[in-house]
Amino acid sequence: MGFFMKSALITGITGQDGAYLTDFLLKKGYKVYGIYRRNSTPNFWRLHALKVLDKISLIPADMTDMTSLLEAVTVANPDEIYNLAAQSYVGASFDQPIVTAQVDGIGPLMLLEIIRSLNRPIRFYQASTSELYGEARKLNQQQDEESEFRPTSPYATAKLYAFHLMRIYREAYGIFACNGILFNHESPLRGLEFVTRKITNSVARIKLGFQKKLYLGNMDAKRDWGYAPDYVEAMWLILQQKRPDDYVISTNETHSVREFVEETFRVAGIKNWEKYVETSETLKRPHEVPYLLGNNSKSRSVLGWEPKTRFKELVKKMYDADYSRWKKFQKGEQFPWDAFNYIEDIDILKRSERKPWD
Ligand code: NDP
Ligand code: GDR
Repeated sequence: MGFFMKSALITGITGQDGAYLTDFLLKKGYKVYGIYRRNSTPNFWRLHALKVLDKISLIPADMTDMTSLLEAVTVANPDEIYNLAAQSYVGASFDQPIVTAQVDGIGPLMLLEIIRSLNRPIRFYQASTSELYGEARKLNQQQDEESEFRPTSPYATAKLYAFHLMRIYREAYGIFACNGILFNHESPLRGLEFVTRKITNSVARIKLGFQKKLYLGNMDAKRDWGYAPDYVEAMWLILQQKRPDDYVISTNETHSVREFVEETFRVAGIKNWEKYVETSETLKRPHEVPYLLGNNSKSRSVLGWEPKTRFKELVKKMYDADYSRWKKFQKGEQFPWDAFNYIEDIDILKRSERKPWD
C-alpha cells in the first residue's frame, strides 16, 4: 500500500454506478471500501462482472441504520465518501414512499452528521438527479444548475431534501459536500426494471425466440441518456476541485422511449418493431417527468469533463451485451442471472391494480 494512497467509501457499491466507480477508483490507486446490505441472496454480480470483488473491502451497513453507518465511516476512515445508495427506482417510490424518504433523504443526512461529529476533512459526493427538475414550468428547455426544481415523485422529493442539505452543510459547517446532478445513465450493468435495460434485454430475447412481446408504459417520455462509466469519472472530478460545488452531468441530447425502442430493434435487425411492442396502462406512473435535457456547460468548463459515448453507441453496447448473455444461455454455456427477466415473468401487482381488500 503506497503512503499517499487515498481511500474512498462507496455506499451503493453493489449498484450500477457503485460497480463502475469502484473499477475507476481502483485504477486511480484508491483503497476502496463499500457498504452492502445483508441479503438472503448475495448481490455481487456487477462487482463480479468487473472483476473487482476481491480488490475491495466490504462493510455491512444500511442507510437507515446510523450505528452501522458510523461504524463504516470509522473503519474505512475515508478521504472521500460517494453516497450512491438509494431506493433508486422512481416507480417504486410511489409504492414505498416512506422507505424511499428514509434511504434517499435521511440516509445522506446521517452521513453528513457523522462527518460533522467526527470533524474529519472527508469530501462528500451526493448522487443527485435530473428527476429534481420534474415537471418544469418552462416546457422543452435545457436544464442547468440554475433551473427550477419541481419534483413529481416521492423519489425526487427525497433527493431534493438531500440536495439542499449538501449546500446547507457546506455553508453552515464548511463541509466539502457536493451534488452531482446526473441525468439518466445506462449500461449493460443497469438494473432490469429501468426502461433502457428492459428494452435491450427484451429485444435480445425476442431475437432469440425467448419472448414474444415487450410491454411498456409511456413511450413519449424523453430522457438525456448517457453511459454510466463516463459519468463515474465526473463524480470523481467533482471531489477533486478546490471548492465544493454542484454540477450537471449530461449528454445534452434527448430521445424518447420510442426512439430507444426503434434503435434497439434496428440494431437487432428486426423489422416492423410495432408488431412486438404493446403499451400497458399499468406500466404508466401516477405522475410523470415528461422531458429531460441537460446543459453540461459548467462541468465542461470547470471540470473539463465531457461525455464520450453517444446515444446510438450506448444502445448498441447494451443490446450486444444482452444478446451475448442469452446466446450463451441458448448454447447451454451459462444461466444468465444478469439478464433473467424476472419482471416479465413474475406477476407483481402494482398498487393501482390492487383492491383495498387484496
Ligand atoms: P442502483 O439502483 O443500481 O443501486 C442502488 C444501490 O443502493 C444498490 O447498491 C443498493 O443495494 C443500495 N441500497 C439501496 N437501499 C439501501 C439501503 N437501505 N442501505 C444500503 N444500501 C442500499 O442505482 P444506480 O447505481 O443506477 O444509481 C446510483 C445513485 O445515483 C442512486 O442514488 C440513484 O438514485 C442516483 N442516480 C442514478 C441515475 C441513473 O441514471 N443511474 C441518475 C441520477 C441519479 P442492493 O444492491 O442491496 O439493493
Ligand atoms: P427514470 O428511469 O424514471 O428516468 O429514473 P426509468 O428507466 O425507470 O424510466 C424512464 C422513462 O421511461 C418511461 N417508461 C418506463 N419505465 C420503466 N422503468 N419501465 C417501463 O416499462 C416503461 N415504459 C415507459 C418512464 O415512465 C420514464 O418516463 C432513472 C433512475 O435511475 C433514477 O434513480 C435517476 O434519478 C433518474 O433516472 C435520473
